[in-house]
Amino acid sequence: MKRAFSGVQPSGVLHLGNYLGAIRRFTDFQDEYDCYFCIVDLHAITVYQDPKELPKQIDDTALYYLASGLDPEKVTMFVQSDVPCHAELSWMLECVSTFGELSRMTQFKDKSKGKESFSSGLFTYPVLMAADILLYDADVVPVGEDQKQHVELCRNIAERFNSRYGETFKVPEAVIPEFGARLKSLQDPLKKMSKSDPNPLGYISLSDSKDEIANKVRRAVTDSGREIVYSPEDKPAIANLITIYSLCTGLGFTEIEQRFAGKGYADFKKELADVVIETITPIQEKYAEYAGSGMLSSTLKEGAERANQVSSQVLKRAKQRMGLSLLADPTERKLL
Ligand code: ATP
Ligand code: LTN
Repeated sequence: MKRAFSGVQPSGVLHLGNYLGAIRRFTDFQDEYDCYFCIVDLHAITVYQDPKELPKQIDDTALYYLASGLDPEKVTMFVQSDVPCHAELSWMLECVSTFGELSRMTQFKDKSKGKESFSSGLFTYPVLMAADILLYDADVVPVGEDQKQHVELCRNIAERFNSRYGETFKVPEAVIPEFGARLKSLQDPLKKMSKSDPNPLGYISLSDSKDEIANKVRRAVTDSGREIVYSPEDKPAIANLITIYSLCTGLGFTEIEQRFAGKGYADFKKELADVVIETITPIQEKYAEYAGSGMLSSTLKEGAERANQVSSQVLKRAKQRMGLSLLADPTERKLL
């Protein structure tokens, strides 16, 4: 069976972009791939996280994985910091990646822009991501558009390591959806929908109430004119809303245009709010069921055990190739 790996940061509420662009698609892989879906808490701490809140955010992200339909019988779901091989391989890969290539990462440039000080973890973030992926010999990495450059870097690091030290890592491929890979902010269609947006009107959170969703959709910015047509160049705001409508209903862009021909933005937004609510409500219901079921900790423990078994073999291989000491054999480690 081919392998799939992906991760989501537990850095706050999940939004509709995370769900439609990534998590919902994870379920498409679970029947045909051996899947590893990680909650990447070590990535989250590249910016300050309140230690009182972080454990809740980790559980929350895992519960949304389950609520979105990931089946722990089929996929390995685990928390990154429970599997020490990630941090270890990350250091080894830092020694084969270059300052120049990390400086070119657009996420780093965006997140450090205008800041007087930021952590060095923010800079080496993509190397840890490469370690995540390479430790599982992953064939595919389902992600949104914003992560394409990071997966490309991971491929380059793997190829460089393989040519320097001998065949060690499988070179993975990003799988990015044709539409919905980069949902835009509801307040600024030129920016991606992001949980770090200081204005909550810019994103729809998976935990928003029906009223909040309706309000955010009603207040979403639109373009000049009044026709509902999909034209990302001329009408980026409406194109974004049509994309959301399409992802929530499965209808194509032309069908949506025909459905709203002769109608205005207000009618469209009203229906859009309804379809978003219909998409999110069942996830919220399942989230509540899983939260009450008490199954989360055993799911994450079993996940960490399996992830540990697989990743420790690969780490051992990489340490051997590099000539590092193997007195502390990573495959002999036990979880608490
Ligand atoms: P931030 O927005 O704060 O930078 P993030 O939401 O991008 O954080 P993650 O939670 O790690 O960071 O992202 C999880 C997944 O969601 C990734 O696969 C990412 O590509 C995808 N994703 C994030 N934002 C969007 C978006 N606006 N549209 C589609 N997919 C997205
Ligand atoms: N950087 C990713 C999260 C992430 C990830 C990964 C995604 C960390 N490690 C490995 C895919 C594969 C993001 O979405 N912000």
